[in-house]
Amino acid sequence: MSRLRWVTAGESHGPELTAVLEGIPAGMPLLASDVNEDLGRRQRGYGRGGRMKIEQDTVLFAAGVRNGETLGSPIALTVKNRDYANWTTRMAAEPLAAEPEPVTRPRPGHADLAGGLKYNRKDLRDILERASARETAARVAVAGVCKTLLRAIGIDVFAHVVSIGDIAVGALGLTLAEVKAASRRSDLSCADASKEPQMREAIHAAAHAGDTLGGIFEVVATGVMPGLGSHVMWDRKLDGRLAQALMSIQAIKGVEIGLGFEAARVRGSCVHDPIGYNTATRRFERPTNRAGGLEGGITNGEPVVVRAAMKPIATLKRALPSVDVRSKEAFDAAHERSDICAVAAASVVGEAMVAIVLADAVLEKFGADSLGELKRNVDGYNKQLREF
Ligand code: EPS
Repeated sequence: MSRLRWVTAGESHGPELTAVLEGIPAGMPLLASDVNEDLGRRQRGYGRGGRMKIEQDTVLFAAGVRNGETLGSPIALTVKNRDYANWTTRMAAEPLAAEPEPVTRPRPGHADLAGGLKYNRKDLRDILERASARETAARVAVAGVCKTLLRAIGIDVFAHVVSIGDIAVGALGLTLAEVKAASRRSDLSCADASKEPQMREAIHAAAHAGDTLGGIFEVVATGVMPGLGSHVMWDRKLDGRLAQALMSIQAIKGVEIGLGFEAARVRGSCVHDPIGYNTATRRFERPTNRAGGLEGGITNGEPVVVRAAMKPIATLKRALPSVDVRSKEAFDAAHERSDICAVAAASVVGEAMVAIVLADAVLEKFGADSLGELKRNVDGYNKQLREF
């Protein structure tokens, strides 16, 4: 069962985001710069709002790391909210000098109303501050540690955007390494440079109309050994765990693994990946990877490929009809500064969630207290696979 435990805390305009990650082995080299690069990538993307000009996300390891190495103890991570300086009169933990203007007109599609009803909060700011996707910076920080662990045993995780609104990438005809490199060069994390201008135009047009835009991203993990996850129990199936992790990201409404929904439209012979054996590498290989690297809830040695669909952001300048929760009168929903399109940022968060799930599954299979022990266990298993 799960070997990694982690929680995040923090409001969007509060002092900082905090995360605690427990279960990472001792002796793993870890620098803040390993995490900061991904934090920076999460802030990028054409279509983001003014907030990203204020924040410059960097991580501070407040526990669990000493002299550039993990200790095996819980790792505490913090990311400052620079914008808090502008919100002290509204967001301080101590009683506020004056009652701040409450948010009372819930945005359709946001957690505002459902959360307000559940927690009995009539100032909907008490809900939206935590529901905000600002929280994902903490997830990306946690994942930066997990990705360092995965890299140490040859696993790489990356994400790229495959559509924005109704503009989709074409057939890429690139290797996975080329897809990664091309998407990293792109402001929209998109590997198809020919489609990027149309995507930007679609975002620009949505902004002009006071509207927002969603899209789809794909996460790929390479170097994954067969045997992570298990077929024996529902909650150990890795496909289910990945789907849950991706669905937990703010604004995600759909997840596909491999061929996904398309597999339901065609015959089995067009879905399942024939099995071959490479005597040189002593590996079972597939000419196709329509399963997205997962069969029976277990990795099969092919790259793990998952996609997630993000709905358009719920904060609309041209606001939708809503109701004031105090007076019950009809009003347009509240509008706050926000993003127009955050699919590129969400792709970095998707990459993070997949990395966390894979690191957990790795530790579950190879359980280790030190990085050296983990590597020995992985080497022993690889020997077993070669001799199978
Ligand atoms: C968000 C609204 C915007 C985004 C924010 C998510 O923030 P603000 O209301 O301060 O302009 O910028 O995303 C981040 C702060 C971030 O770091 O990604 C929302 O309502 O979800």
